[in-house]
Amino acid sequence: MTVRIGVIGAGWIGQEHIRRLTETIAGAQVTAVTDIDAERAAQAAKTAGAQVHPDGAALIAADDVDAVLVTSWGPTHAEHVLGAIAAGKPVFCEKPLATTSEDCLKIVEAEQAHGRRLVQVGFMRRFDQGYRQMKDVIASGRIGTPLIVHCAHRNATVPASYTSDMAALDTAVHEIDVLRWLLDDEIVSTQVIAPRATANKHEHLTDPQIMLFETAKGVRIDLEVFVNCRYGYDIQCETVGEEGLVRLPDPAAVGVRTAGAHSTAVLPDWTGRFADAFDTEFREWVANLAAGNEPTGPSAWDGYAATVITGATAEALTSGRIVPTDIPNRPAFYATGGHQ
Ligand code: NAD
Ligand code: ISE
Repeated sequence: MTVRIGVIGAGWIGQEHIRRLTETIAGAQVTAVTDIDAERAAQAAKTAGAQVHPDGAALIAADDVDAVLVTSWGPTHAEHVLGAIAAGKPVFCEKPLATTSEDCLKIVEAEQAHGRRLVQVGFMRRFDQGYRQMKDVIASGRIGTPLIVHCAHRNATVPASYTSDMAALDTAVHEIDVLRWLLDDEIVSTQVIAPRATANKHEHLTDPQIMLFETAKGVRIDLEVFVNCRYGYDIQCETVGEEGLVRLPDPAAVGVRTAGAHSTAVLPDWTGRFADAFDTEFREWVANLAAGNEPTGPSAWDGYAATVITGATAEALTSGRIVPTDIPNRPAFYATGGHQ
């Protein structure tokens, strides 16, 4: 069965996913596109042979849309996800699930009232081979009980529109999700330290930042977020356990020896670094829907927890304090899937 997908938001990642669903993922077809920029919607729809709809509500209601993909700006996500749940259609939402914890809870409640999981959140790192291998090693017990995690999330540059709170809300959100999953644990407090600032940044920005998280089981996580590191896109993660450690591999790249130096390229951005992860993410999502199953990737509860933790981290940056996250226990409805 072909899963017919309607895409809301045809910007950078919307176009990436339309291309992916059209050219790479078997069993998927993009049948509908909408964007508040009509020209952009028309262009993207043309590449997929899809129809343009005037807005998200019309797209969700369309008969030839079996499932919805939300790739619009964060503050619009809740409206579209709630619209898809009300229509009883599966919905894949790029991160964040919603920009406020209140809106995330509305989604969680609407989905539970529907009685079946419909929502998957676009935390693609859970589909990356390196992170999956790390999770297997940790779960196998080979490195013993995890004690500390050291991480870095570096972007080459960010635009002037990027603000200091986005280091948590937009960037660290990926580590926050993947570490909850990797450790099968919850983040209970967060703190931010600002080291000496780089000169290579926009005036208003606090960059880099060091985030410190504590989990319910007592694991300590340090995360460097450096979004003007200049040299490329670089994601590092190392989990230290009682009996050893496990480290995320760098992406495979040829080593070049010339002119007295040995070098390997560093990728420029997230599109290439996580291309395979995005492919796997959509392959698994589409396969589940085609089989009539619920989605098994990051759930609305995971999206809620991430928004609470990123919000607390942005608050910690402003206040300079350690901020508790106070996330309630996960409802039984979300006991499987997101933490598989
Ligand atoms: P973008 O600005 O390039 O594209 C967003 C598009 O949404 C624009 O074309 C805009 O016109 C459209 N839009 C806004 N409101 C809309 C609405 N109500 N209805 C229809 N269209 C609307 O942004 P982007 O970089 O593509 O990011 C989009 C989302 O994807 C964000 O939530 C972002 O956080 C997320 N994202 C995720 C990753 C990842 O690594 N998983 C990477 C980049 C972006
Ligand atoms: C962007 O929105 C992403 O999600 C990327 O994965 C992340 O590396 C980048 O910092 C964000 O701005």
